[in-house]
Amino acid sequence: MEQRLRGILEDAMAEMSGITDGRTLEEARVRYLGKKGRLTEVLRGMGALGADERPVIGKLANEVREKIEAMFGSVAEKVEKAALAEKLGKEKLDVTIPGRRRKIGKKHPLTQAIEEMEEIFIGLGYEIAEGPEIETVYHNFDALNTEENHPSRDEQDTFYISDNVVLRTQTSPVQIRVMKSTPPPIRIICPGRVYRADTVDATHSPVFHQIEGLVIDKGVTMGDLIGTLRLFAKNLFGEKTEIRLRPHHFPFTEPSAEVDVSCWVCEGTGCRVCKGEGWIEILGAGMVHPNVLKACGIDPEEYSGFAFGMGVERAAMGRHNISDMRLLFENDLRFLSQF
Ligand code: 2NL
Repeated sequence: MEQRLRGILEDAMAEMSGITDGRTLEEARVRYLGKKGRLTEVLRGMGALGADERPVIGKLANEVREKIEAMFGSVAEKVEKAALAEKLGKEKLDVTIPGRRRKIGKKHPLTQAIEEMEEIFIGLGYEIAEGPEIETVYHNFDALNTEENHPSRDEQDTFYISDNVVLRTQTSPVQIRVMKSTPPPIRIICPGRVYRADTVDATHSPVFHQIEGLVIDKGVTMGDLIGTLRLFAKNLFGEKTEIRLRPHHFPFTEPSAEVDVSCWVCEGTGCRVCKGEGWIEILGAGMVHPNVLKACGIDPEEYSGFAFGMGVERAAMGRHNISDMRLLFENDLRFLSQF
């Protein structure tokens, strides 16, 4: 039995010293030390030994096992090191190759315009309010003092989902919702997508964007409106910009005005951009009609307010000298990456 143990040790040493890969080494380990391995087989036969032989052979068997295990350990280490060295040799990394430049996108010019305008009003203490694009006729027209037979209600102009539900034609219904749910003072900006039944051409799209603003408080006057819009125009178009109000009519404001800004190219002297006018129309505005306040549960004797609205596409086209609105929706990166 002693002979057999020494034989196993010699065989194991001889075999393992030549092994260079992990799988062969593991197979060898199983063959010597596994449950059905050669060493285990000898240990099982120890029951047949006499009491004097057993401790001697047992000690030897343990020594043999330890030596084989140690040998396996060191060969395994060698094999792993060799595998790593081979891998590192193959995977050479050339750190001098220039990196791949990552293409970083930017925001759509309309999003840029909206965020820029929001930022100005946030600086004045306004909050951003949003609401549904599918609206009730009540929120879109009735509450805004727009009478039953007003032309903007026509099916030719407005997309009807049913008799009482439309795709909103302005973001004013958001402001109606805020006035109904929030007691004054109110200072909000409502940007968003709006819909009108227009045929696509260079200056029209059935889907476009609007920004509206609303202020409701005690003692709000037309002077506050003018001061606010003046500040807004100077922030957006430059410190030299002036504004001009022309009388107009909207059902939801009284008095109402169309608001021009002095041309940001020629500063008012007349050029191609302002078509020789010196002024460019960008906004509609006015004092909130008492009927609108009443419809929202606000007492017009106690509170007053102003509101204004503008088309984002038109404003962006003016500022960037874009001649065709369709360019803003076609999403051609050659066009968009300019902004
Ligand atoms: C334009 C003109 C305007 C408003 C929008 C408004 C909203 C409420 C009450 C009163 Cl809740 N007015 N909005 C007022 C005046 C003009 O928009 O040309 N938009 C593109």
